[in-house]
Amino acid sequence: MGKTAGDALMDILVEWGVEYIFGMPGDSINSLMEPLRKHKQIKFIQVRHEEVGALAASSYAKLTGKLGVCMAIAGPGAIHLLNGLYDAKMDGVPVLAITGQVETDLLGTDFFQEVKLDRLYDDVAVYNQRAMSAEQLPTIANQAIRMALTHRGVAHLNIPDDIPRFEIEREARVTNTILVRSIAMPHPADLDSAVALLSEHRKTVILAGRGTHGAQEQLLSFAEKIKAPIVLTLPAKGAIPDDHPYSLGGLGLLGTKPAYHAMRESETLVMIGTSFPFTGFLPKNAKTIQIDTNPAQIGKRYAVDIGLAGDAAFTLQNLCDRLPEKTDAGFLSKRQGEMKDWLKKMKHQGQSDHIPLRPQTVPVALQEVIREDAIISCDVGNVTVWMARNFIVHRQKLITSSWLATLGCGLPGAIAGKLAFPDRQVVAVVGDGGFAMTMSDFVTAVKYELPIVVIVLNNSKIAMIKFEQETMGNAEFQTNLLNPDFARFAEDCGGVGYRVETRDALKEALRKAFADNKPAIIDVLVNPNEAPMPAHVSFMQAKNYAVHVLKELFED
Ligand SMILES: Cc1ncc(C[n+]2csc(CCOP(=O)(O)OP(=O)(O)O)c2C)c(N)n1
Ligand SMILES: [Mg+2]
Repeated sequence: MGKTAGDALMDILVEWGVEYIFGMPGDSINSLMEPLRKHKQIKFIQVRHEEVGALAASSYAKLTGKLGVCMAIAGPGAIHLLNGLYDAKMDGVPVLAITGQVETDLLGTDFFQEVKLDRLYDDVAVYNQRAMSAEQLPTIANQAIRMALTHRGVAHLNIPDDIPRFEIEREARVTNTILVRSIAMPHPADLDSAVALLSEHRKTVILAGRGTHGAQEQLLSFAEKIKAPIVLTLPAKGAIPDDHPYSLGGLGLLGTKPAYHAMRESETLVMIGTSFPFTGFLPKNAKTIQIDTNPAQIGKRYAVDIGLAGDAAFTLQNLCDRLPEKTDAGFLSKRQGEMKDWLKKMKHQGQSDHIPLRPQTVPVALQEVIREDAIISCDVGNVTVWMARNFIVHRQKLITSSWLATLGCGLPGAIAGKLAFPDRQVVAVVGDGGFAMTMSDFVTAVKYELPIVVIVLNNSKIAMIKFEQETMGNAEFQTNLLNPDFARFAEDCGGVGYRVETRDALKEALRKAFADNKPAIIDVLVNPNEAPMPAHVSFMQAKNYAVHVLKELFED
């Protein structure tokens, strides 16, 4: 008897090293669940909402660099996956989505739960294929995974429910799991131009993006050689330690003042592995060098003088080898002085005993207890601002939904983190708005005995939006939240719950939660009125804020 297509698919997933599949079983994937059940090397993590499954798969890929896999039924399940898949697409990580479909003889009959998933997934996927026969399934599975890994995106396999049950009878074409990597090298002439520009004595600043993860040594050597401070984009947080003497922290609304000043004053900008979207924060008249493995990214949203289409580590090493050591460190040391003051200020904000607690106290308290190799999954909202600014990453790994910025990413990220790194501390730092979007899956952490710690910054508000409305000069509207008791919810799910209102209680809860080794929620009551003031407040923002205050006073 030949192998069934379902068994062949699972064999291939095992061969590619897939450890986990996140999803929810049902109708049109029953014929995939059965072979999966027999493949014990792959663990199925049953989530309570497919969006959590896709976000967990995306987070797993962000944390490990490996393929994340999620699975859902045709129709509603596949539709639920989409948000997490867009997160993977936009943050450039490899994810395989396996969806069910109505049986082949029912296709095109507007059958129960029939949604044209190949069309629906057209925009999100780098590879998007419906299985047409048992013989074809193994081949497209290999190609889907290869495309996800090489194109760092989403591959989609849509599988009609009868196909996995069929035996592979005819001799199928045989493919394997080969994956070849390449190193992109810039054009030598472009490297020459970059060396010439960087040899001039100009005030130079480096903007390092997610492409610099894994190139820390080369990035730091390069910065030291040209005496240039390094500003990190949010997805690059952790690429170098936040308290490294060359670091100026982040840029933009959640950035630092020294980074803002460095950009304003710089005469040369070197962008590495980033497609930073908020170009208003970039220099107005600097000469710019952009390094990116993908030439199509170079010059995409900002005028660039020299493009280096190459791998970050390789390109920086090449530049380092050829550049003379710069002796004038005036620009750098001025910024370093500012950064020392800024870090002091951030720490000071976090040590306030004001009640309700300032939200900045959470990252600062977390910093005191968390291990160096911990994993932090940060949700979206003001909570991102506090973590970006007030939490100093040394060696910890921090992930968030950087480009899609979807609420609800915090908890799925922590679930994936604990599965991928069971021996490390794993924390989700979430707002009350973001957490409520996916909190039903806290019970999943309990079910699979994943001792994650969820810290909820509870301000009974979608505070970031309140701030947005205010800086537009509008009155606050529809930003209050009615919350359940998050600590009791944790207990009801079989985890441990804490509700804290002071800094001491917060630190105590953090210590206990980490020691307990059980899934926990720490509900921290924080001040809803703490404004995430950008490092630089524009005149318009200040003016609008004043208009808002007047509106609040005079209206109704
Ligand atoms: C799925 C989704 N819906 C809406 C938004 C818009 N949004 C961005 S931040 C935010 C508020 C987040 O509130 P909360 O989680 O309580 O964090 P806080 O700002 O209060 O710290 C909203 C609604 C979003 N980013 N994602
Ligand atoms: Mg909130």
